[in-house]
Amino acid sequence: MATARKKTAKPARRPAAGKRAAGSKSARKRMVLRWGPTSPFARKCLAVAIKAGLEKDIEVVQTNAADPGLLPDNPLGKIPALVGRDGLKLDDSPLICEYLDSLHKRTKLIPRAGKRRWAALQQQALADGIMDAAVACVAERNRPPGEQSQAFMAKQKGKMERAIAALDADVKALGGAPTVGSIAVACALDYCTFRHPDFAWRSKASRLAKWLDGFAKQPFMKATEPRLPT
Ligand SMILES: N[C@@H](CCC(=O)N[C@@H](CS)C(=O)NCC(=O)O)C(=O)O
Repeated sequence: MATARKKTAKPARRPAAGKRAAGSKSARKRMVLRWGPTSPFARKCLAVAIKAGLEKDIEVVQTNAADPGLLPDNPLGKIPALVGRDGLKLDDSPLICEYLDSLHKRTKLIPRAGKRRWAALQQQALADGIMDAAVACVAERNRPPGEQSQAFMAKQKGKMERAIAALDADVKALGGAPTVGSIAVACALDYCTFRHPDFAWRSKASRLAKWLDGFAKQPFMKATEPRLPT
């Protein structure tokens, strides 16, 4: 996995280029990905970067969303945030993935055209929706007990359930070469297991569970498994 360094109070500075001579005209600075070990959105971007062979071009900076050092890179105070080539700042994981996919010559993770393109982007949209709902539930249960809303959490769980059922019903569409869609779906499902074990999505989506068991064996998924911050 790309090296992750601990969060810093200051905005990340891009380090000198890998093997090229520092200061040489051809030296290309590494990009910076602000990432957290539990964030499914950040995981999706890092998995895409690894699958695209861009790992060595990226410095992964472990950042807590509450860190004010994140704000110059993402005024919304969310991770992931990317400082790309030439200092280009990009927020929002679908945009970051699209940018990363534009930088490599391997098989594209966002198919360029046709049915597979729209399937991949729709899968990503559903997966991101699952992540949004699952992350919102974690935030809600971290509030003081008297301020938590069971109705809010039930509404979010309903979104997760329906999206997972839709993906399970069309599991065949997740087959073939990995795309941003299948990577996003795998990250969303793993996050549900990681943060919401009681949600037990596998018992209601056995085809999807079987698909994930195979997909999760790939190196870019193994290298990015969620874990609690150290
Ligand atoms: N739409 C964003 C969502 C990113 C997001 O919600 N990240 C969470 C961490 S998993 C976060 O930074 N939350 C802090 C906050 O919302 O203040 C994306 O796709 O990148």
